[in-house]
Amino acid sequence: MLTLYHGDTAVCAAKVRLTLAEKNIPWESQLVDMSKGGQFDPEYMKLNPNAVVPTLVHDGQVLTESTVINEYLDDAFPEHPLRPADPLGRARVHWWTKREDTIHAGINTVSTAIVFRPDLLTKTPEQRAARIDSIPDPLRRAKFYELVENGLASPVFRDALVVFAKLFKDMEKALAQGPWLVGQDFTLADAGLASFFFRLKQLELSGMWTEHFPRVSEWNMRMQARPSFKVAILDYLPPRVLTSYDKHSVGTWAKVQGTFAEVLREA
Ligand SMILES: N[C@@H](CCC(=O)N[C@@H](CS)C(=O)NCC(=O)O)C(=O)O
Repeated sequence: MLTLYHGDTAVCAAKVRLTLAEKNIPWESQLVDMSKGGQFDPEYMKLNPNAVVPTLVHDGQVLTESTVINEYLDDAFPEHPLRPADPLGRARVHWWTKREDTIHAGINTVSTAIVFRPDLLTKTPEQRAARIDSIPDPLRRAKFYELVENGLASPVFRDALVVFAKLFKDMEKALAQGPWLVGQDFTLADAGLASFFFRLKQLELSGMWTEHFPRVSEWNMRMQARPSFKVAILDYLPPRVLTSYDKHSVGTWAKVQGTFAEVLREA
């Protein structure tokens, strides 16, 4: 039996849902209500002491870390493989999946600065501190405080744009060889990035690729056309989140495009 603890809009959880859908694996859902701090529930934290989603439980064995989970699923359920069989092909896929944590940190940075910050600023300083101080990882806590303080003006925000610029440059180069990142077949390398792109689009940051990287733009359109994209990402979006993202993201690109152009020259 396979149970996934996940959040409806959490990008790391969506990464795993997409892999489950691509591989056609049946699973049971345990939705963690992150809007109510469900990730900090002591019972949940016994499974995932970092208080993050996703967590997979397979026949009583607990797995955390979305990239590790995706690779595990591909090994444990060999039907519909999402990695080539040969060592070189697998290494090529891992070259992409290895950097997903860094990219996710960038996604978390821009989401915090653009959407979570304005919501948190409506709270009292005590409520804000209570939310941020529940995060077990001290580095992540410090980053949260910095972004709530300085928003788009924070150097941490600019650093995230550097991570994205490098990613898009590498993708543009790789996509000259095939429709997918590692050639002709859709792999875990592609699966791991779909929800990150969707979040950037929600934040009105898609200009980063649509204005600079044509092959990346086409890749993203191919990605959005896959049935797994609807099943794993679109079907989980509650209206309240769309509203919150819509409201806070308006005009982001106009504020960010100058810095992004600067960063692109350096990346
Ligand atoms: N490296 C972890 C990161 C997990 C993570 O940060 N998940 C986010 C959602 S995408 C989360 O649960 N955040 C909890 C919070 O912000 O309190 C993974 O890939 O599983």
